[in-house]
Amino acid sequence: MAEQTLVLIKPDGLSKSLTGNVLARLSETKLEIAAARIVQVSKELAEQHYALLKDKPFFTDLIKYIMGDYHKKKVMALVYWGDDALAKVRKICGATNPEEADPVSIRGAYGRITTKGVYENVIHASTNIEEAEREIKLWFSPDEIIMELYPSKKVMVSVEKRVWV
Ligand code: DAT
Ligand code: MG
Repeated sequence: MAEQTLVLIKPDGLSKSLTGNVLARLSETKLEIAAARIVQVSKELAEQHYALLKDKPFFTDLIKYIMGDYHKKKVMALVYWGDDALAKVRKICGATNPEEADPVSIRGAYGRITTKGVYENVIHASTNIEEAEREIKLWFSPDEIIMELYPSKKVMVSVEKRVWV
């Protein structure tokens, strides 16, 4: 079944110049990229993204990590679309703990645990269909995705917007 999943190349991945390597690994899935953007992650976005983990002891460090406090302050967000997208991407990512991840996986090859105990595991991938929908809608607006993945509607808005001079 065709489905979509959110992928984030986290600040450690961008700081270590791993973007190309990670995208090359993901291209093995033959999935389609439906959206991509470089994001400076606000505290609000970070906390919403990891809302389900807010009671974990590592939550504060996790928020700092994804905001780029320990690396460059940027994340590359992508939506991958195609058959079995969730499982295919999760498999190439590897296990959450980079020390336990298959060494051939992205996290196994490039991740580390800092002496402070932060899992710098390079990449995020949605866990299930419901999480993927919540996450994609958090990171992207309908106009930033090249296909109609979820129902959307047109509304008239008047907003201040930066334009080229
Ligand atoms: P995943 O990213 O594999 O879906 P998750 O959703 O359980 O894993 O956790 C989100 C992130 O939180 C994970 O990528 C790294 C961090 N994390 C998870 N468990 C951790 C732990 N025991 N110690 C430190 N960081 C952890
Ligand atoms: Mg998860």
